[in-house]
Amino acid sequence: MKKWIPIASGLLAGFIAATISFADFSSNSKTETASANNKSDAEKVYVPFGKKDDYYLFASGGHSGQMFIYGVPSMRKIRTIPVFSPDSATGYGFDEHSKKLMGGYTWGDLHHPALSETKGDYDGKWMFATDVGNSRAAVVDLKTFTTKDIIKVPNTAGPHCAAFVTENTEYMFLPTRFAVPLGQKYEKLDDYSSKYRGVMSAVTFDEKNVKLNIAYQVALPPWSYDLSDAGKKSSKDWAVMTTYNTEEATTTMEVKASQADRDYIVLFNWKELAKMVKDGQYEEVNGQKMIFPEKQKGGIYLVPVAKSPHGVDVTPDGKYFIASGKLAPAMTVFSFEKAFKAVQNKEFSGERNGIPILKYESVMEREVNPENALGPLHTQFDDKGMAYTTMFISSEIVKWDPKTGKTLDRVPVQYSPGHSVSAEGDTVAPDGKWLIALNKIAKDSYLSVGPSHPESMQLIDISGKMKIIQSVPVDPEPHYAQMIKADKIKTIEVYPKDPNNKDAVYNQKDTKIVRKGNEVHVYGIAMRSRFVFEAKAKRPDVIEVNQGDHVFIHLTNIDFDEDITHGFAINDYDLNMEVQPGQTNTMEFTADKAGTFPLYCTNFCSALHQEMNGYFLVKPKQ
Ligand code: RUQ
Ligand code: CUA
Repeated sequence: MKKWIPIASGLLAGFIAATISFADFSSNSKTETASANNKSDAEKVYVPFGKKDDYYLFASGGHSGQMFIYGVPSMRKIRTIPVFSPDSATGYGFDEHSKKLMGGYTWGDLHHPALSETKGDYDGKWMFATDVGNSRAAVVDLKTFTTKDIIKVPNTAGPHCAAFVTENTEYMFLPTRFAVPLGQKYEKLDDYSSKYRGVMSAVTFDEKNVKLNIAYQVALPPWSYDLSDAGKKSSKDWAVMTTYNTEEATTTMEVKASQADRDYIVLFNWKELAKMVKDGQYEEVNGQKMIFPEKQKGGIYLVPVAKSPHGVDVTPDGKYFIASGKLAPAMTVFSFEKAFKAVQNKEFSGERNGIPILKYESVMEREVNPENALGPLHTQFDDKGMAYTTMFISSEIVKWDPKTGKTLDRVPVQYSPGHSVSAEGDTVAPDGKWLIALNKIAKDSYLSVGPSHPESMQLIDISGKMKIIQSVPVDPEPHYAQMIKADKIKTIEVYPKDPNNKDAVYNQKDTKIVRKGNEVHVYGIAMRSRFVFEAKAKRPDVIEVNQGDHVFIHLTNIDFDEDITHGFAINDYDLNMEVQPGQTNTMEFTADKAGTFPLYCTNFCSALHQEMNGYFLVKPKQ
């Protein structure tokens, strides 16, 4: 067997120290960027007024809990979609529907956006994402760019690996970053190896009812699971994910979780797992169907890999998966075909927790080690199947050929790229053209805003020799992004009338305020430039309730006109929501504060927007 990592640990510490100072490579890289900014490059990213960008970029907002939408190649930011955190700009997390979605949480850590796929190609319909901070998964509707469903994923802590979808969005697999006892109940850390688990969840999406569901879970060993990818074409029934801390360290992870020479890639066949569940081969745990690989055998294998791997990416042709060793200088190319043969011939070198370990030599295709490149993290692909790997430590993108291992090109980026994203990069048919480096550090790149600097995205033209042609600051944190052809996304212009929505009112004369005991339901409308809550009342734009009343304000925007959005805020009640054209939204709250509170439209909608207000009167109890 080959030697695993040819770096002495002292040297390794040196590389890591270098990432902290950044001094060594920043000077070099700067001259490179400066010279790249000439007129013809500027023309490539210039999208004149009236013209639109060719691609949408969906970028992770990390611990902002949001998703950011950019146009490529202009790199103009178009929108923020709040997903896991409330957002006062859109009233997300304040209205009844989105408040329920939040589940009481006030922040999220959104890592990897994943577009829905049909036949391995982005279909432009849905966007999925997971929350590492509070263990949730979400789906965003790309007809409206709004979050439609969020589920809490039990038995796991931090579904970081995800989201990634199978070829026809059959499943989204959510492995956990942190191992915890099942049900997250209290267990001593001394019992870590026996009582803790790294649970992976198989999530399905019910498109008709717009609901995420957990089909089953797998109680994997108590390791950390890092990145994943689904197979394609001949490997479409399979998926891979990297692990670290197979040492099962429970403290000082940064030292102890990097001791063993190797970790593993988990290789599993999801069709087989689904069949096991169908055949009743699972145990019920906290309401979930749980497969225990030491008892319910089959479908899951381990592939040894250089220690502490991070990214794993399947090539567009579905033949290989490429693992990157964040502490090593090498990428390892593994062959699915070889893996399937090894499974068939039982070429095992042992097992862990009942899961067979495939022989490294039986699955490995080649180790790729570009000269002086350090800290490979994630790989993307172009239209010719060439690979682009981010080098976190040596701050560059390396282009190489997975079929030969040959380095073809490299470009320094500013600095420390985590992921990069290429146009249609995770599909069976990437576009080439553009690659964006998602950099963790932008030091010196933009006007200073104090000790903490923004992160950055750098647009790289990959149609010929790689060249950086644009650099934009970005809010935290550019973890991952996906880039889809703009014409694949079909948004609606206004919300259509919904005759089945009992909360909706489309005519001024149908507006009313209904009282049932201490419950008050307002069925109102918003239009340019007034609110009407009860047309027949002396003052139709006033809501009057008693202190302690439970209030529901159902508001419909009857301006069926593109981009005429109204807001609805109650001054000093900490409430604001949005109604987009044709949309009905509900705000629910208890009027616990007596007094006089102006209500007003928060979204500038007409010349008389300032006049679009009224009063919310709360009569004191006695
Ligand atoms: S991870 S920087 Cu959250 Cu995608 Cu590799
Ligand atoms: Cu409605 Cu401003």
